Amino acid sequence: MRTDTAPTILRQDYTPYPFRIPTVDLTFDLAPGLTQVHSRLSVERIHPEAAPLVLNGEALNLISISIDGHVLSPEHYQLDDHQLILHPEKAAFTLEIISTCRPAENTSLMGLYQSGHSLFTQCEAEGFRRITWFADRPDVMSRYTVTLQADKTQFPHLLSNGNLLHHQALPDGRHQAVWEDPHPKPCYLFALVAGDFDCREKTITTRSGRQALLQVYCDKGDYPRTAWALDCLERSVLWDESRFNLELDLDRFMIVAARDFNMGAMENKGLNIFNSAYVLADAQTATDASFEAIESVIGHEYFHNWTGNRITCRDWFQLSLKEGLTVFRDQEFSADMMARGLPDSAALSARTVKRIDDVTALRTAQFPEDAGPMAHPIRPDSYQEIGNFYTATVYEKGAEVIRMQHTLLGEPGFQAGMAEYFRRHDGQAVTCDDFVNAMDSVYRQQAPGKDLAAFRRWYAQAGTPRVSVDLQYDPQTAQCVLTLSQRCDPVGVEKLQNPAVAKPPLHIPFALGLLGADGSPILLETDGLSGETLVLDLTQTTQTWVFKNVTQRPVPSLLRNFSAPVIVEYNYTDEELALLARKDPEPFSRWEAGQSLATRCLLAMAGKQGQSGTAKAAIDLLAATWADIAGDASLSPAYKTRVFTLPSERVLLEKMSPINPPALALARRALRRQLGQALQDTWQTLYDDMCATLDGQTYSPDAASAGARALKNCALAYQVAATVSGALERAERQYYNADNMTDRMGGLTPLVNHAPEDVKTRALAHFYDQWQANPLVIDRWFALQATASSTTVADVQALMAHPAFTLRNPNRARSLVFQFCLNNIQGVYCEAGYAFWAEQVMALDQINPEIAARLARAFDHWGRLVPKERQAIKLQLEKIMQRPSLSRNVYEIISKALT
Ligand code: 0A1
Ligand code: ZN
Repeated sequence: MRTDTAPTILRQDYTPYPFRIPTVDLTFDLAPGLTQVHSRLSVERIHPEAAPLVLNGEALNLISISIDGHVLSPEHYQLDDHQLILHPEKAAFTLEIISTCRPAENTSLMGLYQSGHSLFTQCEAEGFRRITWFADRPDVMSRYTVTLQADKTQFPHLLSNGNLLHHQALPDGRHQAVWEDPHPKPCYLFALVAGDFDCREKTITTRSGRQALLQVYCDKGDYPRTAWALDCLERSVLWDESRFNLELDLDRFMIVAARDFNMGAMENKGLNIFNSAYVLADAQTATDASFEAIESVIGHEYFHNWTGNRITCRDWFQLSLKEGLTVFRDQEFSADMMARGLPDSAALSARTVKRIDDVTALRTAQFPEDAGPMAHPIRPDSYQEIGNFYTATVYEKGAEVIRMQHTLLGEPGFQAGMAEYFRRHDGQAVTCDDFVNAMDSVYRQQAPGKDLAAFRRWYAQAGTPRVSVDLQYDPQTAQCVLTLSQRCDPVGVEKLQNPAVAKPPLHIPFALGLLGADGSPILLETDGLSGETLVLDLTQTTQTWVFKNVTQRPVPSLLRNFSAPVIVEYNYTDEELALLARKDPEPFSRWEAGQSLATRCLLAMAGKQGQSGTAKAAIDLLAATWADIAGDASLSPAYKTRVFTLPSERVLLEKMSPINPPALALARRALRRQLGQALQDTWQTLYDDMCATLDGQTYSPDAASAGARALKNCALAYQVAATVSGALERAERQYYNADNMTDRMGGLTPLVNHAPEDVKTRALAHFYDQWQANPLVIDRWFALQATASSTTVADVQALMAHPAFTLRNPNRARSLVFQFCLNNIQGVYCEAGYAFWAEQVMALDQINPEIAARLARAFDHWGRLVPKERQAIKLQLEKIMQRPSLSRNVYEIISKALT
C-alpha cells in the first residue's frame, strides 16, 4: 500500500496482451490459515517479438515456478510485490506456479478470504492476482479446470464455475471436487466457495428444452429464507428468454450467500456470490424493500451471464459496457415484474413507480457525483484505483445512456441492436464503442439520414447537462414556439484543466407534452410528427420547434418519463406545477411536478431559516394538491406513497448554493410536521383504507400489497410527525403486533424519531432481544439508530462499543458508520461529526480499503458548503492525507477532493 506514487492508468494507453492463455488448470489445497495454489497455464505468444510475460500477483508467497516441467531459478524471473516477469523463449509452453496465500488474514475481502467458517473468492476487478500470478485483465480469456481439496467435515461443499466433473474422497478425512467451465472467461469471473451449507434447488427446463439446475446455498439454518431468491432466479431466467431472447447457457447455476461481502453481489460464471442481504428474506425478517432489492440484484447478476460474461469488457475503462447495460436490464425486469398481469393503465402506473425509484436513486447518488471532485464520464479516461470506479455514474448514469438508446430505437429496434451486438461479439472482450456501433447500424436503417454520432458524446462527457426551456405562445397564429438550449458546465478536474472549453452538444431525446388550462392533453403537431407525447431530438446547443393548431396557452409537461439524465430549467408558476401534479396524464411528470412544488417550499423554508409568506402560500397549495391526489382512486397506493415522500436532503443539497445541510434538515422536518397537521383527516383515511385493504391477508411481498403497506406506514409517519393525538400509541401497537418486518419497521421508525425516551428504549431493547441471532435484522437495528434525528456522534460511538458491532463486517460498518455519516444530516454536520468520519475512514483503511474509500466520499460536496463547514471538513481531509500508510483507494479519493 504505497500512495503518493500511485500511477494514473490512462484509457488511451491500452495495448493488447502479447500472449494467449487458452487453458488454466488450478488445484487448491484449501485451509483458512494457509492455502496452496498450483496453477498450470498453457501460454502462447501472440506478439512476434520477445515481449516479456508480465503476470500480476499480490500478497502471495512463491513456492516454485517451472516451464514445461523445468524449475526456474530466481535469476530467470523478476519478482516484486506486484508483478512476476518472465522471459520465455518458446512460442508455446506450459507454465506452472505453486504459491500460497492466507485467507483468514485477508480482511480486504478481495481474492480468497474467510467469512464465518467458509471460504469465498472475489476477483472483480483485480482480486485474482491475490490468488495466483496471472494476466489479471479482462481481455485475457481462458478455459478453466479447477480441483478443490479440503477437509471433508469442515468443508463438505466445494464449488467452482461450470460443471462438476467428479467428486471423490481423499485420505485423512479430505475430499476433492473437480469443476470444468466450458466457457472461456477472464479471470475476474473465476470463483470458488468451500463451506458447510444448506441448499435450496430446482430443476427447470429452458426454452430449447434443456434441463438446468438452479441452486441457492446459504449458511446452515438460513434455508427457510431462500425461497424468494430461488423464485427470483427462476423468473430471471424466464424473463431473459422472453424479453431478450437469451437462454441460460449452463447446466447448473449457483448462488451462494456470504455474510462478509464488499458489494451487492458478483456475477462469476455459473457461481454467483452474493452479499447475504440480497439473498435471505422471509416475512419476519425482511422488509418489502429488501424483497424488491433481492429481486433486482438476482436479476442483475443473472443478466450479466450474457451482458458481461458472454461479451465482456476489453479493459476496465469499458466497465459501463456491462454495468450500464445490465442495470438497464435489471430495471426493466423489475418494472415488468411489477406490471405483470395488470391492465394497461395500471401497468403504466406500476412501471412508473419503478422509474420514480430509479430516477430518485440517480439524483441521490449520481447527480452529486457528477457535480463533485470524482466526476467522470460513464467511460472514464483515467483512474488510479479501478475499485473506485464502481460508481453511480458507471452504473446508474450508464443505464440511462442505454435507456436513451432504447428510447431512440424503440423496443424492437433496440432488440435488433442487441441481436446484432451478440452476432458480432459473442465470446469477445469489447468496448463501449462496439456496443454503440451495433445499435447505430440499426438506427441508421430505421431513420435514414440520422446516426448516433452526437449521441456517443454521452460516453465521453462528465457532468449533468442542463436543458433550459423557453415557450412562446401566439394566440393569433395558434402557434407555440419551443426553444431548448443545452449546456454542461465544467466539473471535477475539468474546472482546473480547461474550464473555458465549451463541451460539444449531446444528442438528448427530450420527451414532451402540452396540457390545456384544465389539464387536458393537446395534440402536438410539428415537422410531420404528431402525438400527445413527442420525443424531440435535441442535438444542437439551441434548437426550436413550432407546434401548430394550439388553441390555448399551454402548460408544458417536460422530460416525460425522465427521457434523459439532465436537469430541466423552466419557470413554472406554482399553479402550473399544481395543475401538472393533479392532471398530467403522464405519471412520471405528474410526480415530478409535485416534487418540484415541494422542493420550492423546502428551499424557501431553508433559505430564510423560517417560513416566508410565499412559502406559506406554496405549502397550502402543496397540501391542497396532495389532498386531491390522496382521493384519486385511479392512482395506486405505491404511486401515492412516492408523491407523499418529500425529496431527501441529499437530493435537495444539489439545489442549494451554498449548501447548508442543517437548515435543510430542519426545513424538511418542519414541512413534514406541517403537512402532517394540515392533512390530518387525509392521513387517517389513508391509514384506515390501507388497513382494510390488507386485512385478513397473509403477508406477500407482491407490488400491490407492498404498495398498500407503504402508504399505510407513510400515513402513520405523518401522523406521528404532526403529534396527532393517539398516533404514537398506534405506532407502538403496530410495532409490537406486526406479523411482518415492513410493518414492524413502520411502527418502530416513528417511535425512534419521536417517542419519549422510555418508549423508544423499551422498543429498541425488545427489537434487539428478539432478533439478536439474525445479523441482517441487527443491521436494521443499528441503521435505525444511526439515522434517528436525535442521534449524536457520542451515541454512535457508544453503539460502536456494543458487542454486536464490528468494522470488519461491511454490512455492519455500513449499517452504523455509513448510515450516520451519509444520512444523518442533523448529527454529522458538526466538527465532532467530521472528526468522527475521518477517524473511521482511517480505521477502515487498515482493514478494507475498498470500503474505506466509499466512506471517504461522504463529503465530496464539501467545497460547495457554507464556509464554516467547508473549513472544518478541509482540516479533516488534510489530516487523512497526512496519514503515511494510506491505501491507493483512499489516496485517490482524498487527493481528488483536495484539488
Ligand atoms: N460486477 C458486480 C459488482 C462487483 C464489483 C466488485 C466487487 O468486489 C469488490 C464485487 C462486485 C456487479 O455489478 O454486480
Ligand atoms: Zn453488475
